[in-house]
Amino acid sequence: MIAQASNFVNETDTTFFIIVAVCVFFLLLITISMVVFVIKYSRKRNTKPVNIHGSTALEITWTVIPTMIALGMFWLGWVGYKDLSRPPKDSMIVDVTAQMWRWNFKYANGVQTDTLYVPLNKDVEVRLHSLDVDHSFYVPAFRVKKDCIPTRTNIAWFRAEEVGTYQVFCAEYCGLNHSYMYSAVKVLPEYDFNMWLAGKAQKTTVANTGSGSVKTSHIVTNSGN
Ligand SMILES: [Cu+2]
Repeated sequence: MIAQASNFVNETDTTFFIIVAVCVFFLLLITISMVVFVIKYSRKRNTKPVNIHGSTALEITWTVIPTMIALGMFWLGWVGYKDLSRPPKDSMIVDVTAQMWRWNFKYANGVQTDTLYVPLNKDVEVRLHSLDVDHSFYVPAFRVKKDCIPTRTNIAWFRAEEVGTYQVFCAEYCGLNHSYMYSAVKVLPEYDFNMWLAGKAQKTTVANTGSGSVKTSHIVTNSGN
């Protein structure tokens, strides 16, 4: 069983099981009917063929019922898609950039990682980008999947509800090393997450200051004039 670690699990799994149940029902109905008809109307039992005439009632029934079922499935999918595409206003934003064949996660304070860290029970909005070809951001444990398309920003969101480490996959074939294009999402309690982010930010600042000495002297010269 796949882990169940976000707010989308119940909704998505319910939709999935309803669709599977409908498919299994019709698979059995069609298969059993076929076997019964093959036996009942075999040539041995019916040596003389008989013409049959159409039935309007039957035709309406087998048009209307499948149409209603297909629209019902579409409705469930549409509602789920809309929920996934509309993050709550105060969500924490992470920019996700896909490229052949790795992931980059960038936080509002400039911190960048190749593993996604998120706080527990907080709404997280992921803004999905691609630098080259089509990819797809997929976290099975969250039931979240959305494409990363070049020149476009797609949006998805989730609220992680279980501490742990879960897999991030690329779910859109994107070339030779597509199968190696995976990462992880680590869900931490909010305090731990804040500590991690602050620590990372500090390291980033130190690193930038170290390599940015030329830039600094330039600014000093300008301000002196
Ligand atoms: Cu990919």
